[in-house]
Amino acid sequence: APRYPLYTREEVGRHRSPADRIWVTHGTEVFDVTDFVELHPGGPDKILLAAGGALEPFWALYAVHHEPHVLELLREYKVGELSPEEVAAPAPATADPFSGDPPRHPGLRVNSQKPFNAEPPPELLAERFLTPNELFFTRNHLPVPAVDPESYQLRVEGPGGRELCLSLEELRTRFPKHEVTATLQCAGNRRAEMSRVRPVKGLEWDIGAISTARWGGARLRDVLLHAGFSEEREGEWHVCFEGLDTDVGGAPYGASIPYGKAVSAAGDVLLAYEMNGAELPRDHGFPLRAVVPGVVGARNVKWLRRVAVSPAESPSHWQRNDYKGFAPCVDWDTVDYSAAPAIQELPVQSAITHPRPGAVVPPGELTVKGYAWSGGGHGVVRVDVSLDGGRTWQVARLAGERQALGRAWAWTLWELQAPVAAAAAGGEELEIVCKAVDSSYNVQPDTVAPIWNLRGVLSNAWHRVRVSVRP
Ligand code: HEM
Ligand code: MTE
Ligand code: MO
Repeated sequence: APRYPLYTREEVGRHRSPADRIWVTHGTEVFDVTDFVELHPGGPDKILLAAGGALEPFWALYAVHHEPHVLELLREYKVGELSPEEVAAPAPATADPFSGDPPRHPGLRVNSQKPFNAEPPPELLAERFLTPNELFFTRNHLPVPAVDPESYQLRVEGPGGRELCLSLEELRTRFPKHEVTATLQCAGNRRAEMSRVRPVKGLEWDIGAISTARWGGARLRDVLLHAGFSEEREGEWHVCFEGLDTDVGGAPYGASIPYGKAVSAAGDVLLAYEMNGAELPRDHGFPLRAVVPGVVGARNVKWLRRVAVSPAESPSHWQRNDYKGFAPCVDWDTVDYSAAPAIQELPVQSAITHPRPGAVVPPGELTVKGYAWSGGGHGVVRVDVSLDGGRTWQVARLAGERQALGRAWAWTLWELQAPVAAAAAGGEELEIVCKAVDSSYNVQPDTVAPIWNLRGVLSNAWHRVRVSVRP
C-alpha cells in the first residue's frame, strides 16, 4: 500500500479555497477534491461547506453518499492521512459555564459561541421542507442546562387549577401525542440588514434565524384541562413558561403567551418532547420545550421546568424588557419598554436563499429559491419575485405541504425559473427581490429604514440580492 504524508486537522483546515486547494477528511484520510468541486452532482456550493474539515457531519444529512461508488470516487483524490495524535479527541475541562454545551454541526454559521447562537448555512436553509435537527437554527441566551430525563419533572400551577408535577413518562403516556409541523423564527431574523441602515443592538442574524420541524408532544391544552383549568376564563390571563437555564443571579429564561392561545384546540400549542421524529436535541430544549406555532421564537421556551397560569405576563426580562417593536425615532435614551406590547404573532416574511449576494450567474435561465412564512397561522398565498430591483414582477411557484386554513404554521418554499434578460448579460448587476403575501393579504414593506428599530427586531422588508451576470 502506498505511504501517504501525515497532516494535522489544522493543516487540512488551511485548504478551503481553490487557490489553496480544497481538502476534506473522511475517517482518517485526507482528500484534495479541488478538481471534483465543479463535478459534484449535489452542486459546488454544497461540497464547499465541508472544505477544510470532515465530510461525515454533512454526509450524515445526505444519505446518497453512503454508497460504495461514492467512496470509490473519493479514493481517486486521496493525498494523505491524519497524523495519529489527531485521532484521539481532546477533552478540555474548565470552569467555563458553557463547557457542558453539546457538540454542534460544523456547517452552522455561528453568530456567537457563548451563548451559542447559530443559523444554518444559506445553501442548505431551504433545501428541505423540514430542517434537519443538526442544522436547525439555535438561539440560546444562557448555557445549555444538563437535564437528567429520569428525575425530570414539569410543574404546572396557577389559580383555578390544581398543582401538577409531571415526569417525562407521564407526559408521554397520560396525554395523547400530538404532532405539528411548525416554523420557528427569531424576532431578530434578518437583523443584519437593519444594522446596515443604522447600528442596532443584537446578534447579526442573516436570513437563517428560521427553521421548520415536525414537533411531537402533549398538547398544552390537554395538560391545562387535566389540571382543572377551564376553557373559558373571565378577564386577562396568561400562561408563563420558565426554563431550567438560569442567569448568574439564578433567574430563569422565561416568557408567556395569552391564555386563549394556550388552551385553544386550534392553537396547536405543544409541550414537545420530539423534533423530526427524534428526542429533542439538547440545544433545542431537551427534554421538553414549548412549541407555540405562529408565535415568535422567544415564547417557545426550551428546557421547560414550570408552566404557570397567571393574571400577568411573565415577569421575565425577555417578556417585559426585550422582544418588542418601536418606532424608528425611539432610541436607548427614550425607549419605554412598558409602552409597547410583547411580540407574539410575527408579520409576513420571505427571503431569497439562492442565489447568494455577490454570486456570479451565467446568462440564460436563472433559478431563484427561497422561503416565505407568516405568523398567526396565516398561510402564504403568493410570492412575487423581481429581477430588476422591483420594477417588474413574476409570480413564484410555491412548494411544500398543504396546510390547514388559519393553521398554516410552517413556511412555504418557493422557486422561480426565469430567463435573464439579454441586456443584463453584459457583466451587469441584477437586483433580485422577493416579497410574500399572506392569507390576510398582508404584504412586506419595501424598504428597511421605515421599520428600523433600536433592537433590530421584525426585520421583514423585501429581500434584495445583487448578483452579476457573466458567462
Ligand atoms: C450528491 C459525491 C460532498 C451534498 C452526490 C452524489 C455524489 C456525491 C457521487 C450523487 C449521488 C447519487 O445520486 O448516487 C460527493 C463527494 C463529496 C461530496 C465525493 C466530497 C468530496 C458533499 C457535501 C455536501 C453534499 C459536503 C453537503 C451538504 C450533496 C447533495 C447531493 C449530493 C445535496 C444531491 C442529493 C440529491 O440529489 O438528492 N454527492 N459529495 N455533498 N451531494 Fe455530495
Ligand atoms: N428558551 C430558553 N429556556 N432559553 C432561551 O434562551 N431562546 C428563545 C426560545 N426559547 C430561549 C428559549 C428564543 S429567543 C428563540 S428564537 C427560540 O428559543 C429558538 O429556539 P431554537 O434554539 O430551538 O431554534
Ligand atoms: Mo429569538
